Formats: sequence, structure tokens, C-alpha cells
Amino acid sequence: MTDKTNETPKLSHNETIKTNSRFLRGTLAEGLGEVASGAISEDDQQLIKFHGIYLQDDRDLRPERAKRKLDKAYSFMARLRVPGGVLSREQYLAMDKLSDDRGNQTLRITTRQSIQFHGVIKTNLRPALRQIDSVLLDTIAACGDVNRNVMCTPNEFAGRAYAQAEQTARDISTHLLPQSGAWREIFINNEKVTEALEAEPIYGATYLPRKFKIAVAVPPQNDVDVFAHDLSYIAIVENGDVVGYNVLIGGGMGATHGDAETFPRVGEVIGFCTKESAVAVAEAVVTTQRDYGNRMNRRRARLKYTIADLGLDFIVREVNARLKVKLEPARDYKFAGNGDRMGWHTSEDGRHHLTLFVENGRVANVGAWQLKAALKQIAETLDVAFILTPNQNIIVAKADDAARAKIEKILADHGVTLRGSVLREAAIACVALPTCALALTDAERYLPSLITKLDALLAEHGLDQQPITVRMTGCPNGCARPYLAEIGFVGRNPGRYNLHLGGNVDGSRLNRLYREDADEETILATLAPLFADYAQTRQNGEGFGDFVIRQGIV
Ligand code: SRM
Ligand code: SF4
Repeated sequence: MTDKTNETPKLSHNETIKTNSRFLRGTLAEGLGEVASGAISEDDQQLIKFHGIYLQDDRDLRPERAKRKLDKAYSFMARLRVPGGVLSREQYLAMDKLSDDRGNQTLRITTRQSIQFHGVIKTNLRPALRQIDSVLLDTIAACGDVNRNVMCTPNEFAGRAYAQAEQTARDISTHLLPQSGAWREIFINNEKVTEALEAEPIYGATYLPRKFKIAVAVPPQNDVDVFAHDLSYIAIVENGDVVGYNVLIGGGMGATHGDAETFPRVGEVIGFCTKESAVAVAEAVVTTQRDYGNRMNRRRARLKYTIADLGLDFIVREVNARLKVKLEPARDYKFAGNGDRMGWHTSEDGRHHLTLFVENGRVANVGAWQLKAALKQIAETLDVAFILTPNQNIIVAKADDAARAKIEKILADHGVTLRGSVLREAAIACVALPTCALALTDAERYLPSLITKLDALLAEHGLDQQPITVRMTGCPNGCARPYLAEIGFVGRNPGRYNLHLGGNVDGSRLNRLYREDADEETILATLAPLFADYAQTRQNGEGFGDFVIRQGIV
């Protein structure tokens, strides 16, 4: 292995932090024990991400606290590692309790099928992670320069192919897990760590140049957005069984406003692998990125830039050179859409699975809408499983006939309707303000009211039953994968968004910038004539994203 970190003097500071961290320990143990401050040192803030945790502060409170010369209102966000998003009812209940005991009383389902706990104060962090560990879950590698939570088309209870794909997602997640014992030592055993004698066989001591993301899709669903990740797998199913996967590399969403060197990119199919070699392919792609990724400029450190700089052919040759079984030519596949399959579905074994709409993934009790209480009661009383979806919804899975009726009653008793409007159900927004340090404006807190206005506009033109993908983020990092939406809103300034149009229904095409820095009035005034035109002149079955491309609007 060539370790570029030894060859150049201009490494990014994060490389030095990793090198000196003794396999992700740094001074975290000491910093967490320091009670005078709610924060930790800057270098440890980078390291703690590898353990699935971010230091944040409530940005709403910043001005008032600054005026009163108070420290920021610090707290931590912890993110679970849940490959494929599958939770047993016991695990779900423990997470519900944890959010009440140690968090901000909400569970936040993420766009990578995980759960985030916001508002965990420093003294609660170790107890929170012990609660997570007690139900055999963890937060290892949920953030940081390593492979993140591996996504997979849910749900494993719906058929053999889904279960096989989820097993592949779990196998990849396990294989690429950092070997460092730091997480357990720092957060669970509370041992003071003095020296680490360990090795990271796959990552090496400096881990990856940047985060790395993997997803597995089972067609016709592209709910995981296979084109958005560093590495993706498309299951090839024959006679109900997965025989192997088409492999894609080089997707990614993040960009920086005004920096043409950074861009969203869709992944490209580079071949087919058997199901037995899927894990080896993951290791080959990850180690290629480890060795050739940019360790000097973190803005250009994802695999998509390594491919842009060195060429796809070079990277594919490298990947093949590291494989015993080489990639074969890709097989045919077809996706129908990148949304979730909402509502009830019944699998061949007669069990029922409800994909329940959760607006922007926030599981909470708000007024008459007691979603969190309802899910808790379902978990307490019924033999079901819970699956977090890639579009921030939740599946209550494997219910028998009696449980199905009871689920409907519990939800109704708690004021929870099963479905939202067509537009609202498919829409997703990132967290953004007040917790995200990088947010330029709101997303999760604003999208619901914008959807109400867009719904009214669509209804005026008889389009309220037309599925259109809307996604919003509070900055250009792309956490809700907005560049693949038919209508994407990307935060630019407070209350202002870049409006992107032209993604397609299967999530394989990037949209394009149509209006910059638009406030709500401009957004509505811009979309109204486009909706009118779409209602009048669309072709049979034509999606809004395809329409704006055909008409030359973008
Ligand atoms: Fe993200 C950083 C939230 C999925 C691209 N993302 C962040 C941070 C941690 C902000 C920070 O670094 O301080 C956000 C925390 C907000 C908060 O208060 O909770 C954050 N990202 C999220 C979540 C929670 C969005 C959501 O509302 O669901 C998603 C958590 C996923 C998970 O469970 O692991 C989330 N982030 C994504 C995705 C979508 C995906 O992975 O499919 C992307 C685009 C795909 C990609 O990576 O290209 C994404 N997040 C980023 C980036 C840009 C990375 C880049 O290399 O371009 C950042 C900023 C960074 O890393 O420097 C970022
Ligand atoms: Fe924060 Fe930007 Fe990600 Fe939204 S897209 S969560 S604002 S980093």
C-alpha cells in the first residue's frame, strides 16, 4: 500500500489529528470528564465524529447568549449505526426511552436510515451510549472518515431478495467497521486509555481521506438513491433470489456555493459482481480511495473527485487489481422510482407492513399528532419490527391480521393519519437549523409550510395527485439529496434558496440550477406558471422533471 500521507508535507489538519489520535482516542476520555465546559477541544470534535457523535449548539440561542456573554448552548448529537435501518421492537423502545431520558424527546430518522438524538448534554453522553449498547446497537463509524451506515432497500420481511440484500448490507457494514476499541473504552467501560496497540487492517492509522458511503438497492425501488453514494450495489434478482449486484462508484451530493471545483455527481455502473464477492468489492473500492484520495484538500477528498482527477478507467483498473474475482459486464436493471412505497403492503407470507409517513423524519408528539406515543404503544404491545426508510419514514413491519387492525386503531387514537398529501409524502428535508452548524437557513422547520402552499398551487391546476419529488436542504452539502429531486431547494441565505429543477422519477439524473437566492414569494411566483404549463402540455405519464427538460426550461 502506498500511504500518500507520508509523501507530502501539506496534509490537511485532520490528517494530523488522525495520525496522533492513537486509533481515535485523542483526549476524548479526559475531555468528556471535564465538567467546567459543555464542549470538548477542537481536535476532539473531529475525532468524536468517528464515534458517531457531533458537538453542536442551539443556533437560535446564539445571539441572546452572546449578548449575555454566555458560552454557546452546547449539546451533542449522536447517530446510530443501523445497516438497512432494521430495529427490533425492543431496540425501538430503548431508543424511544433514550430520547426522553437523555435527548430532546424526539427521534430524528435520517436520510441514511438511521436515528439521530439531538440535545444530549455532555454529562448524559456516556449514559446515552450505554443505553444504546445495552440493546446491541452502537454509533461506531456513523460519522467520520470511514464507511458510514450502509443503506439498503427495506424491508427484509417482505421477501427473500430483500432479506438477502440486507444481509449483504450488514456484511459490508461489519467488514468495514473500524477495529479500534476506542468507542467501547471511552463511552462504555469508561476506562482511561493510555496507549493503544492496535491495527486497522483495512483503513490504516489515518483512516480514509473523507467520509465514505455505501447503499444497496433492490429494483424496481431506488429508494436508497444508488446514484448518490461513493459505492452502490443494484441487486440482480433471478427467480426470487439475489444472484449478484451491479456495482456503481463515484456518486456524491455535496458542493460549496461559488466553488466550481466542487459539484454533485451521479455514480456510474462499473460492472457486476457475484453476491459472494460483494464484500471484497467494497474493500477493494475503499482501499483504492484510501490510497488515492486527496488528503490535502478536504473539499476535494471524496471518491467522486478522485475519479474526476484520475479518471474512471484508472480507478476501475485499481479496483479489479485488488479483486480475486474480477468484475463482469453489468447486467440489465430498471428502476421505477426513488420514493418509499407508502401505506400497507402484504408479503407472500401474509404479513402486513405499513410504511408510515413521518414528516421530515421527526418522530415527536406535537399537539394532537401523538406519533411518538403511538409508535411506543405499538412497540410495547405488538410483535412487530421497525425499519427506518431512506426517505425518512418508518415501516411498522411483519404484523399479522390482528396486529394490523390494532396498529390502525392505535394510530387513530393518537391522531396520526396514515398518509400525507402526495407531494408531502415524497418530500424530504435535512435537519438544518437550529442544530446544524453548517446551515445557511432552515429546511426541516420550513418545508412543511412551503409544501402547504405548493399543494394549493398544484390543486389550482388539478395536479394535487401528481407525484413530484421535492427536497430541501439548508446549505449546498446535499444531506437530503436535493440535486436528484424534480424540484430541489438548496439553502443560500436566511429564508432564500437556490431552486433546482429537472431530476427524474428514478433518481438517476441531476437537476439543474434554475433560480438563485429565491425567497418564498419568488419561489411561488416562479413555479406557478410552470405548474400551469405542465398541467396543459405534459405528455402522457410525463413527470415534472422530464417536462422541464423537454420544454427546455432548464
Ligand atoms: Fe449530512 C454534514 C445531517 C445525510 C452530505 N450532515 C452534516 C452534519 C453532520 C453537519 C456538520 O458536519 O456539522 C449535519 C448534522 C445536522 C444535524 O443537526 O443533525 C448532517 N446528513 C445529515 C442528516 C441527518 C440529514 C437528514 O436530515 O436526514 C443525514 C444523516 C445520514 C446518516 O444517518 O448517516 C445526512 N449528508 C447526508 C447525505 C445523504 C446521503 O448520505 O445519502 C449527504 C449527501 C451525500 C454525500 O455525502 O455526498 C450528506 N453532510 C453532507 C456533507 C457534504 C459532504 C461532501 O463530501 O460533500 C456534509 C459536510 C461535510 O461533510 O463537511 C454533511
Ligand atoms: Fe446541515 Fe447543510 Fe446537511 Fe442540511 S444539508 S443538515 S444544512 S450540512
